[in-house]
Amino acid sequence: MKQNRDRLESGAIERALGTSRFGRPLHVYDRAGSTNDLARELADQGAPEGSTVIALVQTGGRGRRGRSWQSPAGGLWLSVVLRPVLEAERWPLVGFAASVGAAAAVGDVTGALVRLKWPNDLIASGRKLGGVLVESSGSAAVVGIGINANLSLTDLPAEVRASAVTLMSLLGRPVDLETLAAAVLTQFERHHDLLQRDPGALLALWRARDLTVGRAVRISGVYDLEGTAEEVDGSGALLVRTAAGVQRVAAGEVSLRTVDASQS
Ligand code: BT5
Repeated sequence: MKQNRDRLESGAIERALGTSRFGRPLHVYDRAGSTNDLARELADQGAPEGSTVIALVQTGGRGRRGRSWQSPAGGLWLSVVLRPVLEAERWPLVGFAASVGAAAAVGDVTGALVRLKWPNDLIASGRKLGGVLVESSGSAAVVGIGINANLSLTDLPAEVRASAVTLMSLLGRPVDLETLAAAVLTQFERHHDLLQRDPGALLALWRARDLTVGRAVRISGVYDLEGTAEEVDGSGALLVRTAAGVQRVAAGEVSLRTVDASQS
């Protein structure tokens, strides 16, 4: 099985796409700073919804709130331009559509069960397999998806390795990265379209994979609080029961650590 560590062939991805918009057009780079930055440039130039950037390696991959995202060769690092028609309060749900779609795609291609930690962590075997970064640029949103596919754990720095997992470490074999890329775009489009038609149905699919509700959590960032995660509401915010009552925490602004488990 080819691991696509040296090259990604756009034609192979395009042939496997089951989409009408996502991955069209598709821009493939050997190396990028952050695919979110390249997608944002495309969005600012008026690129249509679905325009996608994929890079073999990111030298400046980003997580949320200025954190860095390790992106060596062998992972799937891609960003999609969206032009949401949802009211701004519900934009975080676009990230939910991406994480449910990515989880479903990994299941389709490998059979592995991927669960989700609020707001958008992809978790397999209790460790972080990937993540989603939603950024806005004017009326466009850029959604970045990262999945540790054909990486060895030793490809990641020690401080990240302790809480990370890769598909290769999980399965003991590489996956076809072009097939995985096409599957992620296909499932992201499907779940994005479901969100437009029926946000409640998309939330139900997210909740079916959720690991957060019912757990003791510690939130840091804009808010600092500790309590029990009680519910995710209709705009993707987390309701946390604390000693001072129920607090509503918006996605995107905070870090969440589950206190009763190792994942952060
Ligand atoms: C995320 O942030 O989980 C969002 C990651 C989004 C990455 C994609 S790749 C394509 C696109 N282009 C980009 O520049 N970004 C997107 P957050 O929840 O903030 O998690 C970041 C934290 O995860 C870091 O502080 C590390 O602790 C850990 N981490 C970093 N790299 C990792 C990796 N490869 N695997 C697992 N954990 C990692």
